[in-house]
Amino acid sequence: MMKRRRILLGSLQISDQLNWLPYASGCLISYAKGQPEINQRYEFLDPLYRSYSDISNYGDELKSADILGLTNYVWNQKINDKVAQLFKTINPHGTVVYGGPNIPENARMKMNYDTRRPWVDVSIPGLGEIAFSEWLLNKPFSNDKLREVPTPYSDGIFDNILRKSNQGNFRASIETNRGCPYSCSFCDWGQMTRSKIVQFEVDDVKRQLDWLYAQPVIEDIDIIDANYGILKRDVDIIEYLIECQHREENLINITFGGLAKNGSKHLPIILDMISRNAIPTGQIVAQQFTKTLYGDTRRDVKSEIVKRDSFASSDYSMIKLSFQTHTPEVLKVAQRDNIKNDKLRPLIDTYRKHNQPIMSEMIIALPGETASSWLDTIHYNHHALDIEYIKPHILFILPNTALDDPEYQKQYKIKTKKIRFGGIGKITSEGTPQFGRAHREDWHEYKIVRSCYSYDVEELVKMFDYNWFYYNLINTDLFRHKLKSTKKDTLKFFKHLDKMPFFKKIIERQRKVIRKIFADTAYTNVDDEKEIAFVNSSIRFNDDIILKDNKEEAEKLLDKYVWN
Ligand code: B12
Ligand code: SF4
Repeated sequence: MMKRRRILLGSLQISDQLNWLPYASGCLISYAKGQPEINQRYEFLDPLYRSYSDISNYGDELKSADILGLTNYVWNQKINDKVAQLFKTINPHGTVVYGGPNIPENARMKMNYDTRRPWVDVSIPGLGEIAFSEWLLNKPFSNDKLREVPTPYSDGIFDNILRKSNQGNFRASIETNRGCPYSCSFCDWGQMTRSKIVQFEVDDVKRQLDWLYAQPVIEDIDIIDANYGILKRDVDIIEYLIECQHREENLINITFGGLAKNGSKHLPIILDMISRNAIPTGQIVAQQFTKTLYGDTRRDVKSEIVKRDSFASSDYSMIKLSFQTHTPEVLKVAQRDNIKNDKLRPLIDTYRKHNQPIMSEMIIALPGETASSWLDTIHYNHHALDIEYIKPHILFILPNTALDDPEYQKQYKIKTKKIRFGGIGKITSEGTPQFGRAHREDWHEYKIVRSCYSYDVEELVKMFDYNWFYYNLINTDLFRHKLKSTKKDTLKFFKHLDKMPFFKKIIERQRKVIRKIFADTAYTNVDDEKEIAFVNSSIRFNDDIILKDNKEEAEKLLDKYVWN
């Protein structure tokens, strides 16, 4: 019998703190294994999923492979490049194949990407199941759309990983459909090949849930659909998920990648079911609460939750709504004006009925935004939509998006640059409802917008100033009870900043890093540990800790100048 070539795929996760099962690799393997010819010619090794700071840790696994295939995301591009180069050193005759959303689909950009990576034998953009199998069989690859759901879980692709690992806390992604009908300028999801929704067979989805709920080490299931709740059958899937939860007596945290953006009559029903069945729906952010609330382990949390009548009343649970901004012009420029944020109002009301906290995901400094419009957005979010927590992200320019298109950039006078992260950033804020995760950022390089038609660096400084006020005083709950008007209070605070040296010092630290990151240069190396943490921890320093430790002083000043 012909010796089978050994394939090692890898989807390396963000940090070594989380154990995301390598779902994308699993999808490729699951599809390929359905082809008898591939099984005759190839053997799949257990896919890689961890990202180690010490690349040599991959050595043993790389040694046994003939073909290395990696999933490239913006966060693991650098580490993938290192791993692939190590593979070529260990095995000069081995083949390296790249896939994933970070591979440009535009021919010129792809050529540029490939030229900079001579160690890559082939890079395949777009959806991978069919294309990768075609490549293995030396057929021209087509990027055809998959109709059946990949079934890596029920096919046993990850069984060995779970068996061998002595760590729990696995997170598992699951898709019930793929694609997004919208086409926001900053997102790769609705662009290019992923723009139409493909629904997967409900029975296949159910088989994945059966497997997942039978695993005691799965702590989170991420339903990564872009618009969960858009279809009626989404209600049935949650119904089945609840059935699994009861059958297996396994309470797993459920995270939604995205809920139906324009609202949906099914969403309140889904939320109701989730609440009545006490399913935890915490985002990573909310999980930090548990440390203080329930102790250190998820097991503690689970047993604590099981005791409750309704999980919705717990602080642990926080559902995410992705708004990005409320500024009409910005929504238009972002090609998002067909999404009406207000349509989520009934959903917000349902959350309120269940006393469920809501987090809104926002992007700070989308083209078209100004400091003043950003303040209006935060104000609207808090006062009109009644949302208590904002998670702001920096805008990254991703391949395969309109934002990365030179024509689009020309139209909105967008100037770009790259920032690189070195070292390890760590930020902890126990006791306050914020992030507390450690990051390994030594390999990251992101393209960002440094200016556009609506802002320059000084306007950005102001935008981040306003953001600071809400994030540190209100998001943290430190002074929420005092807030009268987000807009008026923020403006008053900055009007009197010079009279408050305690705050001035903190704000100046942030201003310095904003001026550095968005400086008018092609490249900035963000090498200071605190600055790295700043970018990755929802653009904040550990100012909440400083404020908490000096609450009396802070309160006196705020009472005098803001809440007088
Ligand atoms: C789960 C998820 C996360 C998780 C992390 C998951 C992990 N493993 O660590 C979390 C929530 C932490 C996360 C964070 C972020 N994420 Co995210 N995330 C996703 C999400 C929702 C699902 C990824 C997934 O598994 N998809 C399903 C698989 C099957 O699809 P896929 O990965 O694209 O794989 C297919 C093809 O690419 C290809 N393929 C994949 N691998 C290979 C390999 C080979 C050899 C071949 C041939 C083909 C191939 O075939 C696969 C099947 O068709 C996607 C959106 C989406 N639905 O894809 C965004 C997405 C991956 N995230 C994205 C981004 C930008 C981020 C953030 C940077 C956002 C931010 N501003 O903070 C952060 C990173 C933070 C950091 N510190 O660096 C972008 C990435 C774009 C890019 N160029 O990399 C995506 C695509 C969303 C978007 N808006 O465009 N994310
Ligand atoms: S941001 Fe959300 S709604 Fe817009 S294209 Fe991406 S997934 Fe779809």
